[in-house]
Amino acid sequence: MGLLFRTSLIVFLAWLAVRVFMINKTLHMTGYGIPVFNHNPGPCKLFHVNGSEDIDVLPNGLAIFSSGLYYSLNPAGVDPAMLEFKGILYSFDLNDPDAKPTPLSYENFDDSEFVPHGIDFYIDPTTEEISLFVVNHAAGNHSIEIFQFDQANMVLKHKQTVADETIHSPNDVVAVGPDSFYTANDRYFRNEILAFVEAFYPFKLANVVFYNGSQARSVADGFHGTNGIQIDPSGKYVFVVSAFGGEVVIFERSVENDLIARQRLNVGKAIDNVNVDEDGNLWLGVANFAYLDYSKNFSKPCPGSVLQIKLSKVVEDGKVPFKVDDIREVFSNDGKREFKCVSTALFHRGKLLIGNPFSNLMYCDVVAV
Ligand SMILES: [Ca+2]
Ligand SMILES: [Ca+2]
Repeated sequence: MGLLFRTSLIVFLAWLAVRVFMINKTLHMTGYGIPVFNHNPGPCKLFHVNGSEDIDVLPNGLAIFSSGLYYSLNPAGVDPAMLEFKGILYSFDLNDPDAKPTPLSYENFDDSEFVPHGIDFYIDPTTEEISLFVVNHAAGNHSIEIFQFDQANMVLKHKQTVADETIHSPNDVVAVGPDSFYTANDRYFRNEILAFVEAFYPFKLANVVFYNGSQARSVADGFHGTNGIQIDPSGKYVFVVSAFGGEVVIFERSVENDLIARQRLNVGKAIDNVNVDEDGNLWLGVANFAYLDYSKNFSKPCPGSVLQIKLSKVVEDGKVPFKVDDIREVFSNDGKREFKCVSTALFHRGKLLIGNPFSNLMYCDVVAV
């Protein structure tokens, strides 16, 4: 056996060992083969919709969620029912949780091909005008739609469509001004086979883009898939989900809106969206490997869970901006019945809305956390 052959064999076996380790780590992160059991934080009930991928709420308790997502990650395709979904933004009043979700209407916006995904409210601190930012995948294109929300008449008045070559696979958006935002591209490759390889090889190619009202630019990259994005109540820190990395990366915003990595909150589970409650705690929707099978065939089970991360600000000028006081699983579901997967969790004053990509919305009174 020649020296070159032996060296090549050793290098190949070392590469293979690393790949097997990395793929196993990602499978473990997505809960592959790990049993999931049911528990609720209190009494819960379902509302029948075709998905509730992302949810946001106004301080008065009026929530809005996105429904009717088309999203493909399985190279074998999607359930045919997904192709018939209509993109809808629903309102749900947490002050009246017995009332059904109500579809919102639009002004100056054609919703015939609307495919809403991540959403975010923005309230202008001077005018108090409410805007809603929505990731839209209409007709396979990708944009951020900015609406003014007329709450008195429950109408979304379209203001602007932002499309840019840097915004090539947006999953979620967080607004920082009436026409400026950060958005997370969840993958580099659009092709399902390459996206699958990107997730499980893995290639850390996902990034975050900032749009300043006229121009977009990448401000953070190297993510093993991104997903949800949020901001802390002070507006100083941005939370970016590293979906297959199983962590929330906390960035500090610079004066120029660049992002400086300051802290990583590792939960060891694949995460979808992140929300921040009024106390500054994080609520994470936890994804599961079964999503791949389920998105191809809606009769398959899809487990999911909700994590709460209790945070407090580090007062001293420490190395990290936040102290993690507790990480707690608030909700868990085996996904074998009417509620499938979890993509997002929104907590507001003792009430919890749990959303998912393609099935029903769940509402829970939080009695015990
Ligand atoms: Ca969001
Ligand atoms: Ca998401």
